Amino acid sequence: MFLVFASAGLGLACVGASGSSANAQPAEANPQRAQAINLTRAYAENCASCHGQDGSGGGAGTQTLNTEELFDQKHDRRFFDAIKNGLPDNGMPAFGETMSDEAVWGLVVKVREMQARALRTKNGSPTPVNGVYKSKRHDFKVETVITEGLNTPWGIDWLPDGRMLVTNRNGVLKLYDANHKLIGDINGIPTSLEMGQGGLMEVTVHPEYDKNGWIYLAYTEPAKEGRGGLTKIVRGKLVSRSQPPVWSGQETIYEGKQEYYTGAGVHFGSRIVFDKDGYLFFAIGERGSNMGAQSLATPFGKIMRLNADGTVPKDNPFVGTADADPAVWTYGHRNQQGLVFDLEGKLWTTEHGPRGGDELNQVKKGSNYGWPVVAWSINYNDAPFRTPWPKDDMKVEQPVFRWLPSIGACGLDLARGTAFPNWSGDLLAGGLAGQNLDRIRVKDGKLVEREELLHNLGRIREVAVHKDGTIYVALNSPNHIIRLVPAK
Ligand code: HEC
Ligand SMILES: [Ca+2]
Repeated sequence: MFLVFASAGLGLACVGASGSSANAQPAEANPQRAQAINLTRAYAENCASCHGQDGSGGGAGTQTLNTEELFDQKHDRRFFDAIKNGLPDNGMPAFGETMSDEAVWGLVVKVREMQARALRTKNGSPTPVNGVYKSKRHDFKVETVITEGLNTPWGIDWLPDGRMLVTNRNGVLKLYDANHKLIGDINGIPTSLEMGQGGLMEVTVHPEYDKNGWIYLAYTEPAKEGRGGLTKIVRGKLVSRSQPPVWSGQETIYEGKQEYYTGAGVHFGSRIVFDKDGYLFFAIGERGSNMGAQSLATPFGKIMRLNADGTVPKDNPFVGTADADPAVWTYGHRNQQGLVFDLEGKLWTTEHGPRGGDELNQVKKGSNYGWPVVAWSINYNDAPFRTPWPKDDMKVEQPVFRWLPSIGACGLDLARGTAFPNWSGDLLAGGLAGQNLDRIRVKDGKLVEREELLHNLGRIREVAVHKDGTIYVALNSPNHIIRLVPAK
């Protein structure tokens, strides 16, 4: 099993919570004290004498922390308690008197970063031998299918006849034939705003396309006045008298109030999936609003549920709640850029933390996922941020898996189809900064297996499983689409 290492971070400043509602109070009583600490310095001054600069131990006979056994999320709480309360039997002092809980958690994140670095050096990355990648349950090859003409490819889906649609963040929707030959760019799609991480994002073909011809898009729509934009969901059809076909008959499925169109260039979410009953689920990130994710009124940091025509289902969880957007299904997310149903009909999402603490969450009706009140992350500037555990009676749904360090989670699909039968039902999660493709198996709500299939081929923005089971991956830098096929 290969382990994930991402040192680059996401290159964004996290500004911390700035809300004003009653539950906006961060868990730490004195956040200034927490913010002032630089965790690299705190580790060097308090820990390195025993644990070494890189966690490999040595001082006063201290063992290395950089083992596969200790690099496991099941030890998160144990590590936190050890740093806070000390290990008197081992001679490790307690730091809870002098450090906030946020700083103690921040040191767990620092330890995780050191472990990941050391284990990457030791284990390397998945590497093909004679073109074949060996992995636990399948051997596979990587084929490059598209190298030309892409510009930050973001979403991939297929029409039932095998033609492939690919969104490019700069606003271009490309159509390819079943052999990946370009048919052309689709004319007539809405104008999107490429701003920071936003632009033309997701394309999803309706599961009953043969009957209704609908294709759904998520994109950043420019504000009517002034600057900024917001994720909007539309559907339309391909009129195919011309080649390439033209987008027509467009209908709006979801658009937020203009007051929520913002100039922040971050956290657009934007994935779209359907469940087996035909409901439409989509994600909108928190757009740098932080506490906006905790407000049911805003579209920020939400997973929404609508009927396929954009009307609100009566049994949505907040339909009767004053001031709530009735489309809201779950809240307290940060930037959900992966969304998929599994074989049992459970909905999964991957989302970005700032530094440390990207999450794999099971999406449960009406639940709060915590952002920004609880988080598994530290700030980009090496300062503590939060702890993962709520201090008051706030009810938070916790991730089944968290990536520490962060991978910049983006793109999520489910292994299915005939190509890789031993992976059937496993989640396939991509990472931008982590440049990784992970295979994740969950049973009864618990992580049971995780394996890194790819690392270091490029930033992974989209993972899309073809109906034959081959796994398509959209890379950014280089702008390529590759696919995993079985090794014969
Ligand atoms: C005086 C030496 C000493 C100092 C200072 C020290 N530790 Fe430790 N630490 C130990 C020893 C000893 C162990 C037990 C493992 C071993 O026997 O090598 C340990 C264990 C740990 C563990 C693993 C706990 C577990 O449950 O397995 C973590 C995490 C840890 N230390 C983090 C830190 C951090 C972070 C700091 C600084 C804030 C720190 N330590 C400071 C000596 C020290
Ligand atoms: Ca969370």
